[in-house]
Amino acid sequence: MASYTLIVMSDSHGDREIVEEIKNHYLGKVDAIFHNGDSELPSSDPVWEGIHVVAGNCDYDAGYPNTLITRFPNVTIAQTHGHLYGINFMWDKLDLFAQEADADICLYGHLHRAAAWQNGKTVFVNPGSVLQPRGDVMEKLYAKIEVTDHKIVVSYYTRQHEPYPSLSQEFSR
Ligand SMILES: [Mn+2]
Repeated sequence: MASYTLIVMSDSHGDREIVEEIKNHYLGKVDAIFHNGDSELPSSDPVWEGIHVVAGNCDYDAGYPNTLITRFPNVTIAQTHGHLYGINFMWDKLDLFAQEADADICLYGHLHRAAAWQNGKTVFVNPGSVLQPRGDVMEKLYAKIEVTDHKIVVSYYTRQHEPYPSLSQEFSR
Protein backbone atom coordinates (compact mmCIF):
# COMPACT_ATOMS: atom_id res chain seq x y z
CA MET A 1 0.00 0.00 0.00
CA ALA A 2 1.39 3.37 -1.02
CA SER A 3 1.16 6.13 1.55
CA TYR A 4 2.37 9.70 1.62
CA THR A 5 2.72 12.41 4.21
CA LEU A 6 2.52 16.00 2.99
CA ILE A 7 3.13 19.24 4.91
CA VAL A 8 1.33 22.38 3.72
CA MET A 9 1.77 25.98 4.81
CA SER A 10 0.61 29.28 3.35
CA ASP A 11 0.42 33.04 3.70
CA SER A 12 3.54 33.59 5.80
CA HIS A 13 3.66 37.24 4.62
CA GLY A 14 7.32 38.04 5.21
CA ASP A 15 7.90 35.71 8.15
CA ARG A 16 10.85 33.79 6.74
CA GLU A 17 11.70 32.14 10.06
CA ILE A 18 8.52 30.11 10.26
CA VAL A 19 8.99 28.83 6.70
CA GLU A 20 12.50 27.73 7.55
CA GLU A 21 11.40 26.30 10.91
CA ILE A 22 8.63 24.15 9.41
CA LYS A 23 10.93 23.03 6.60
CA ASN A 24 13.71 22.05 9.03
CA HIS A 25 11.20 20.22 11.21
CA TYR A 26 9.93 18.02 8.36
CA LEU A 27 12.43 17.90 5.50
CA GLY A 28 13.56 14.33 4.90
CA LYS A 29 10.79 12.98 7.17
CA VAL A 30 7.83 13.59 4.86
CA ASP A 31 7.22 13.08 1.13
CA ALA A 32 6.70 16.72 0.19
CA ILE A 33 6.41 20.22 1.68
CA PHE A 34 4.20 22.88 0.07
CA HIS A 35 3.81 26.64 0.44
CA ASN A 36 0.65 28.00 -1.17
CA GLY A 37 1.88 31.56 -1.73
CA ASP A 38 2.08 35.02 -0.20
CA SER A 39 5.47 34.31 1.34
CA GLU A 40 6.69 37.75 0.20
CA LEU A 41 10.19 36.25 -0.13
CA PRO A 42 12.43 36.33 -3.22
CA SER A 43 11.91 33.27 -5.40
CA SER A 44 15.70 32.82 -5.31
CA ASP A 45 15.71 32.41 -1.51
CA PRO A 46 17.49 29.12 -0.66
CA VAL A 47 14.73 28.34 1.83
CA TRP A 48 12.71 27.13 -1.17
CA GLU A 49 15.02 24.21 -1.87
CA GLY A 50 12.82 21.27 -0.98
CA ILE A 51 9.54 23.22 -0.94
CA HIS A 52 6.87 23.29 -3.68
CA VAL A 53 5.86 26.97 -3.77
CA VAL A 54 3.46 29.04 -5.89
CA ALA A 55 2.81 32.76 -6.35
CA GLY A 56 0.36 34.67 -4.20
CA ASN A 57 -1.22 38.05 -4.88
CA CYS A 58 1.41 39.68 -2.62
CA ASP A 59 4.35 37.98 -4.39
CA TYR A 60 5.72 40.39 -6.96
CA ASP A 61 8.71 38.20 -7.82
CA ALA A 62 8.04 36.78 -11.30
CA GLY A 63 10.04 33.66 -10.48
CA TYR A 64 7.10 31.87 -8.85
CA PRO A 65 4.68 29.75 -10.90
CA ASN A 66 0.95 30.43 -10.53
CA THR A 67 0.20 26.73 -10.36
CA LEU A 68 2.09 23.53 -9.67
CA ILE A 69 0.99 19.97 -10.26
CA THR A 70 2.83 17.35 -8.19
CA ARG A 71 2.26 13.72 -9.09
CA PHE A 72 3.12 10.68 -7.03
CA PRO A 73 2.31 7.20 -8.38
CA ASN A 74 -1.00 7.13 -6.54
CA VAL A 75 -1.85 10.75 -5.81
CA THR A 76 -2.00 13.97 -7.84
CA ILE A 77 -1.74 17.32 -6.06
CA ALA A 78 -2.82 20.56 -7.75
CA GLN A 79 -1.59 23.72 -6.02
CA THR A 80 -2.37 27.40 -6.47
CA HIS A 81 -2.83 30.43 -4.23
CA GLY A 82 -6.45 30.95 -5.26
CA HIS A 83 -6.71 34.67 -6.07
CA LEU A 84 -6.53 33.93 -9.81
CA TYR A 85 -9.54 31.62 -9.45
CA GLY A 86 -11.84 34.10 -7.73
CA ILE A 87 -12.13 32.10 -4.52
CA ASN A 88 -13.32 35.10 -2.54
CA PHE A 89 -16.56 34.82 -4.52
CA MET A 90 -16.98 31.26 -5.81
CA TRP A 91 -15.40 27.82 -6.01
CA ASP A 92 -16.27 26.98 -9.65
CA LYS A 93 -12.95 28.03 -11.13
CA LEU A 94 -10.87 26.28 -8.49
CA ASP A 95 -13.03 23.18 -9.01
CA LEU A 96 -12.30 23.31 -12.73
CA PHE A 97 -8.56 23.73 -12.08
CA ALA A 98 -8.63 20.63 -9.86
CA GLN A 99 -10.70 18.64 -12.37
CA GLU A 100 -8.40 19.53 -15.27
CA ALA A 101 -5.41 18.31 -13.26
CA ASP A 102 -7.37 15.19 -12.24
CA ALA A 103 -6.33 16.15 -8.72
CA ASP A 104 -6.85 13.97 -5.68
CA ILE A 105 -5.85 16.94 -3.55
CA CYS A 106 -6.14 20.66 -4.35
CA LEU A 107 -4.03 22.98 -2.19
CA TYR A 108 -4.86 26.67 -1.93
CA GLY A 109 -4.43 29.61 0.45
CA HIS A 110 -5.29 33.30 0.15
CA LEU A 111 -8.26 33.30 2.54
CA HIS A 112 -6.13 32.75 5.67
CA ARG A 113 -8.77 30.31 6.90
CA ALA A 114 -8.02 26.67 7.63
CA ALA A 115 -10.48 24.51 5.69
CA ALA A 116 -10.75 21.03 4.22
CA TRP A 117 -13.59 19.55 2.20
CA GLN A 118 -14.21 17.12 -0.64
CA ASN A 119 -15.92 17.76 -3.95
CA GLY A 120 -16.07 14.78 -6.29
CA LYS A 121 -12.82 12.94 -5.83
CA THR A 122 -10.83 16.02 -4.89
CA VAL A 123 -10.04 16.99 -1.30
CA PHE A 124 -9.50 20.77 -1.10
CA VAL A 125 -7.17 21.97 1.66
CA ASN A 126 -6.41 25.45 2.89
CA PRO A 127 -3.75 25.16 5.60
CA GLY A 128 -4.71 28.55 7.02
CA SER A 129 -2.03 31.19 7.57
CA VAL A 130 1.09 30.62 9.66
CA LEU A 131 1.11 34.35 10.45
CA GLN A 132 -2.24 36.07 10.00
CA PRO A 133 -5.25 33.83 10.70
CA ARG A 134 -8.70 35.18 9.88
CA GLY A 135 -12.23 34.05 10.59
CA ASP A 136 -13.48 31.71 13.29
CA VAL A 137 -10.16 30.04 14.10
CA MET A 138 -7.67 32.68 15.21
CA GLU A 139 -4.75 30.27 15.49
CA LYS A 140 -1.65 30.41 13.30
CA LEU A 141 -1.70 27.01 11.60
CA TYR A 142 -0.24 24.73 8.98
CA ALA A 143 -1.55 21.37 7.75
CA LYS A 144 -0.43 17.78 7.51
CA ILE A 145 -2.07 15.49 4.93
CA GLU A 146 -1.71 11.73 5.17
CA VAL A 147 -2.70 9.87 2.01
CA THR A 148 -3.24 6.15 1.71
CA ASP A 149 -4.94 4.09 -1.03
CA HIS A 150 -8.36 4.64 0.51
CA LYS A 151 -8.12 7.66 2.80
CA ILE A 152 -6.97 11.27 2.94
CA VAL A 153 -6.54 12.55 6.50
CA VAL A 154 -6.08 16.28 7.04
CA SER A 155 -4.85 17.60 10.38
CA TYR A 156 -3.65 20.98 11.57
CA TYR A 157 -0.73 22.10 13.72
CA THR A 158 0.32 25.29 15.46
CA ARG A 159 3.63 27.07 14.88
CA GLN A 160 4.94 25.14 17.90
CA HIS A 161 4.05 21.88 16.06
CA GLU A 162 1.28 21.16 18.56
CA PRO A 163 -1.75 19.38 17.10
CA TYR A 164 -4.93 21.42 16.69
CA PRO A 165 -7.29 18.43 16.68
CA SER A 166 -10.67 20.14 16.41
CA LEU A 167 -10.09 20.78 12.69
CA SER A 168 -8.97 17.26 11.76
CA GLN A 169 -10.93 15.54 9.01
CA GLU A 170 -10.84 12.20 7.25
CA PHE A 171 -12.01 11.65 3.67
CA SER A 172 -12.52 8.49 1.61
CA ARG A 173 -10.95 8.14 -1.80
MN1 LIG B 1 -2.27 36.29 2.00
